[in-house]
Amino acid sequence: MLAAAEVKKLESVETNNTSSNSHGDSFQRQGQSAAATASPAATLPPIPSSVVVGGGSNSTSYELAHFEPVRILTNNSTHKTVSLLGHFSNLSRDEYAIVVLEKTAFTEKQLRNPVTTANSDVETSRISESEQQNATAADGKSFFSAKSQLRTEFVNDIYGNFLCVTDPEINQLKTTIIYPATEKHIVKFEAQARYLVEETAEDYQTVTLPHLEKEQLSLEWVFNILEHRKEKERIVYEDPSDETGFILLPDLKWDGKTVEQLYLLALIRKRGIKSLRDLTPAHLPLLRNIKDRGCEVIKSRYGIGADQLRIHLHYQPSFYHLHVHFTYLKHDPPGINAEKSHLLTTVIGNLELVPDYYQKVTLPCVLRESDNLYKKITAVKGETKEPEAKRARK
Ligand code: M7G
Repeated sequence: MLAAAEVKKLESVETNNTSSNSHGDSFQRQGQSAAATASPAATLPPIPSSVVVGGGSNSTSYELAHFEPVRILTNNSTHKTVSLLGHFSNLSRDEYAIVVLEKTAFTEKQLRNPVTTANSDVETSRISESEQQNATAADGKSFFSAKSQLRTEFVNDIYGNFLCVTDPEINQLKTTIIYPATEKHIVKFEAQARYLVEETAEDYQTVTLPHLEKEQLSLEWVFNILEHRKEKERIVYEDPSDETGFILLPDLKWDGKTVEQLYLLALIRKRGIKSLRDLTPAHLPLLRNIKDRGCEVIKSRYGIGADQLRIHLHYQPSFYHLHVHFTYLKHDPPGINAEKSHLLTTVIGNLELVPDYYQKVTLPCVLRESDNLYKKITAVKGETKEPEAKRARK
């Protein structure tokens, strides 16, 4: 948690109460020339040119006591998420870190009577041994214990408002840290204007594709997973086939435990398939395999059926190595909106009906104002908009 003194140090506060800018809807593309791009640089301290793309933080141990916030990037009251830009003073004041704090959802276990909770092993039986080892002390603890105390705000007749101070173990914050964060990461987390762009097949060939070849967000984390260098213990399922294989594991946005917020990612093993745009009927066995095996595994491990899953792809994605999102229908994480999400069933159906569907179709996508791709596409279409800050001054 942030100390009061640290909060006072914040230079500016931007509050965003809509879900559109919440932390997870995209990791913006990170160009090789990131330090030279994007308008928010005007309001930020300069990004040092020595920023190491892809992160050299493998053995870094982070301590929030050393985190010095300089700016609130987003504060989303719907998702109960805040993204902070700052420095870890014990690591480097020349490099930025982004710290994302998220209040986690209630789990059913936490809401049961503690005695029932202790006796219930129905859910734990579904969870693997490694997951049980990783489980925190929070598991099995209930809000209804002596550790929860009510502080009275007011009581009026039969109505009462209280603040509940509870066991810290069940009041944890999911925390994501990006360090060193580049300017592209900062732009991604910052509340800013976004526009819906209709990318035609021609726009893709003449603008998007050359842009991707020039400005490529590092896929290092993807290859680390595929080659078992990172997150190995988080793998839920792996199909090793070269053509139709994939790795299923919890998304960065999911703690891997709170089933109510289930969010898994299927990363394909085959290299070179960037996005929806590359898909042809040759990939149908791969897509069907991801859908069928993914659903089976999720059903047996988490007890959630295929009819409770939202299985979708993003366009534009942040990372151009094909992957499929599996999210619980009950949970509304960022990135499920119509303007970004394409259901896997629909994608398979489109490819079955029209083999070159994704090479021909106009695909709408939402881009941020300071995204270079937005600037390039709108320049070609002759639709360049004035930056929001300039408009606001008029
Ligand atoms: P996307 O559609 O490319 O972009 O999805 P999005 O961020 O706009 O959704 C990439 C997905 O990969 C997102 O859901 C991220 O949360 C997730 N993700 C990103 N990183 C860097 C990691 C990581 O290091 N590990 C895991 N497990 N997931 C990640």
